[in-house]
Amino acid sequence: MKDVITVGESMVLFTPATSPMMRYAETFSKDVGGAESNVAIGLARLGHNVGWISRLGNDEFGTFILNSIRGEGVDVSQVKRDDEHPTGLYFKEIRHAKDVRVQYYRKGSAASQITMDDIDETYWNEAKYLHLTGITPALSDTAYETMVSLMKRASTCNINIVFDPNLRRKLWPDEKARAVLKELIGYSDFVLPGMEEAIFLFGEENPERAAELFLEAGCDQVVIKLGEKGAYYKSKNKSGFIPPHQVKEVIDPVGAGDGFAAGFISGLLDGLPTDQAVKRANAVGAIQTQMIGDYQGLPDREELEQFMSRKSNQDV
Ligand code: KDG
Repeated sequence: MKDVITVGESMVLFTPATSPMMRYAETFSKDVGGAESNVAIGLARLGHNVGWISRLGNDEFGTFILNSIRGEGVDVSQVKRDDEHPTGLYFKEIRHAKDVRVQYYRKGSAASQITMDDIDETYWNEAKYLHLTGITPALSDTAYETMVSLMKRASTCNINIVFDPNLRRKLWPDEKARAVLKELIGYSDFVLPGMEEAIFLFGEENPERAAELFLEAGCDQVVIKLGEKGAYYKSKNKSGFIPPHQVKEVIDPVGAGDGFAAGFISGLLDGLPTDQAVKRANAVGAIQTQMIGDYQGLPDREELEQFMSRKSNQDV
C-alpha cells in the first residue's frame, strides 16, 4: 500500500548553461521538471512510499524522465508510454532568483492526453493521500475532465486529497483558471496555495480572510504559503501563523512549493499536529531553494533534521 499517489505531467527541462538568457546560450543542461514528480521525489527522499502516475512519449526524453524518477525511489509502474504524442519540454531561464522565466513546449504532449483509463483505481484507492495540482486541468479539456472524475471518485473513498493550485497563467486564460481551480478546491481536503494564488482566486490580500474564503469554497483545511513570512493554516477548529525557516540566499526558487507540499504531507503521514507539519513544510521548501534544479535540493531525513535543529538557518 502506498502512502501517497500523485498524478501529473513531467517534462524535460533545459536550462541555459553558458548564459542565463536562452537567446545567448550555446549549451543547455538537461534535467527533469514536473510539480507532481517533484513532490513524489521529496516524499521518497523522506522515506515515504510513493507512486507517480502519468503519460510520457515513447521517445528518448520519456525514457530519460522515467529512469530519473524511478532512480529517486518513486514507483513509476503506472506510467503509460504514448507512441503518438511526445514528451513535453520546458526551458527555465534563471536571470536572478527573483526573475525566473519559463517557456513551455507541452501542447499536445503525452501527459495532456491523460484519461481515467490511465489511472487504475485499485492502485490509488488504497493510498492515504492523493496529491494533485492545478497544472493538470490546464493541459487540455481531457486532462481537466480526468481531474474532476478522479477527485470526485477519490472523495468517496477513504483517501485525503491534497491540492496545490499551482497557477500557471501561461497555460490557460485567467477566467477559466479561476473557475476551474475554485471548483477543484471544493473536492479537496487540504489546499496549499501561495498568497499570489489566493489574491488571484479571491482578490483578498489578507491571509486570514483569504483562508476563510478557501474554506467557504469547500476544502477542509488550507495552508497559505507566505514566502519569507512563513505560512498561515486554517481549518474549522484551528488556525495559526508559522514562521519561516530563513536562508541567506535563494539560488533557484522553482520547486519550493513542491518541497512545501512534500514536507507537509510527510508531516501528516508521521502523525504530526498541523503546526508541526507546516513547520516541516516550510523547512523542506526553504532547503529546496538552495540548489539549481526543480527537485535536486529536496532533503533526506538527516538533512531535514539537521536543518530544523539549527538555531539560525541563515548560514545554510
Ligand atoms: O513547481 C515546479 C514546477 O513548476 C516545474 O517543475 C515544472 O511542472 C512544472 C510546470 O508545469 O511548471
